[in-house]
Amino acid sequence: MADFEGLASAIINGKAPLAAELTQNALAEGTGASDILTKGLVAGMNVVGQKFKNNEFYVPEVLIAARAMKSAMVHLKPALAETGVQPVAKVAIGTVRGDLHDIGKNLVSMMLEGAGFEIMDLGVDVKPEQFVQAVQTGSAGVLCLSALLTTTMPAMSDTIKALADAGLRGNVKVMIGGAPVTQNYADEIGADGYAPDAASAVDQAKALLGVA
Ligand code: B1M
Repeated sequence: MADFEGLASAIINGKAPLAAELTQNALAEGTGASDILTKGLVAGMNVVGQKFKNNEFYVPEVLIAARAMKSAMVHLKPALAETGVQPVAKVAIGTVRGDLHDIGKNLVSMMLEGAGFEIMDLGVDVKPEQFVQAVQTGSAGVLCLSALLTTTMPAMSDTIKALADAGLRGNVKVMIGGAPVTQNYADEIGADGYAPDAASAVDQAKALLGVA
């Protein structure tokens, strides 16, 4: 019987080598990759998200937990690919044009990955046309736009306009966030969703897609 609790706890406590070892052991025992993902890794990341929301965990703890998650995923990914487990959805995430801040964006990305989303990280200073391309050729179902500067927030609006101009606005959910961004701004520019922090971003993305 795989040690799901131990695995979740290794993620919560950021023990990367232990998370990798327990994942390898579970695979060697014949435990299904999907169970390892949902009952071990995602369960652990859910606790991390909750603790982050409640201010029991801060950025460093989340980054360390995400690193543990990544070290386990190295072993799990090939097994997941073999079993054909489908990701929740494909998310393209980036910091918008003109903006180089990526710490918050990376946290959001890690939390989404931890929750079972497939991530296309477009990086920083991402132009509207690059987001459009992620939908057109990358088949992203959700776009996540991050901005940390008041001066780069308009690039979020430009991205939504570019999607509409390309006839793709109906094909994708757009979520925005970052320190200066608000729900009012999201409403104003016609974004589908807004999240104030990385843990809420997971809830919001699931809500936008209508998944539990
Ligand atoms: Co800059 N910077 N910075 N900076 N920087 C701020 C943002 C600033 C508030 C500092 C200040 O003046 N007090 C200010 C912006 C003012 C404004 O516009 N209102 C500022 C400025 C002015 C600048 C420069 C213009 C400075 C200059 O060169 N004169 C310059 C701009 C460069 C550019 O982007 N073109 C600049 C540069 C830099 C560094 C490169 C030095 C560095 C970035 C390094 C990096 O990211 N790799 C940097 C940093 C580190 C900061 C501060 C100190 C920290 C930002 C951060 O990482 N926070 C910041 C001041 C501050 O916030 N105290 C500041 C931690 C991170 C976890 O939080 O990113 O908010 P945050 O992400 C949160 C949420 O917002 C949310 O979830 C995250 C986790 O909970 N979230 C989302 C984020 N994206 C989301 C997307 C979602 C949902 C939620 O859905 C899609």
